[in-house]
Amino acid sequence: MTVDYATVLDHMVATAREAGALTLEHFQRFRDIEIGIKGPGDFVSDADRDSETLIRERLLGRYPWGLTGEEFAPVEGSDDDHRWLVDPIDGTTNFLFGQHYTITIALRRGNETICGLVYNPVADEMFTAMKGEGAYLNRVRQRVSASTDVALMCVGTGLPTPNLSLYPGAYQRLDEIRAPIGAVRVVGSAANSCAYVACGRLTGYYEETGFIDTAAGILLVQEAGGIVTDWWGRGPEVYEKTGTLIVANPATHAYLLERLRDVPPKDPA
Ligand code: 2AM
Ligand code: CA
Repeated sequence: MTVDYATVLDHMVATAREAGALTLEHFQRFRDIEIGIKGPGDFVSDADRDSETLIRERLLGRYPWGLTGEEFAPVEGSDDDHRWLVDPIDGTTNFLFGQHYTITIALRRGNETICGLVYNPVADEMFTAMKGEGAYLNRVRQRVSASTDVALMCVGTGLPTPNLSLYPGAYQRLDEIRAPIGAVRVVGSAANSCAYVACGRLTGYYEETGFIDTAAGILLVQEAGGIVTDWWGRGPEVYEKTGTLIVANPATHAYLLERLRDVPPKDPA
């Protein structure tokens, strides 16, 4: 089957914009939570489900491939090669507090990501990549930061919470990482964090997160000249299963690898 991936990516972009408009309607009502009109769980899950339902209808209506999303059971497709990965809202905690979130969609063919997008509806920023064709923000080509100066590194990560405290010692490690560098930022969406690395707003990012959240972002960073491994320098055969990621420009990758490699390794189940 011959697929015109540029047309597929256009369709992904149109779909993400639609889902963006839909989720923004929910998002703008976030202060209903504090007066008890909706509970936080319902607020996020209603928006998540509406968004994923729309994305499924649009993508599968035109390309009946397999699809794995965060909200509903996976569906099997008409061919064994292609599969959609969909996170209808990445950064649900940000969403809950009225801060920037993203929608991310990746198209996989076998073990490769062919097309990916990360869309921030609040800022109207559309990050897109096709394998071998570069990374773009609102149609403008992007490169990772060229900086090699440790004092100018800006590193993104997530803060462990009761739900996310998979690695004990994360705060202490963050303190050590933080000491000599310019800044640490918590963007709050794994997909957006990768997009920020691709366009040079972060020089690097590390977290333990899900592959559905980061598949498109990883392609963006690779297409922007960045390096992607797990915390021990291993490749996709490991990080796609564990979600333990470093994505960075070359200098920040070396810096983070040096500081994370003593953590006891996480191996695929
Ligand atoms: P989500 O908003 O789709 O849940 C925040 O640090 C980042 O980690 C977000 O991208 C968030 O995605 C992701 N995340 C939150 N809980 C997670 C979990 N239990 N496993 C993997 N990733 C998670
Ligand atoms: Ca999600």
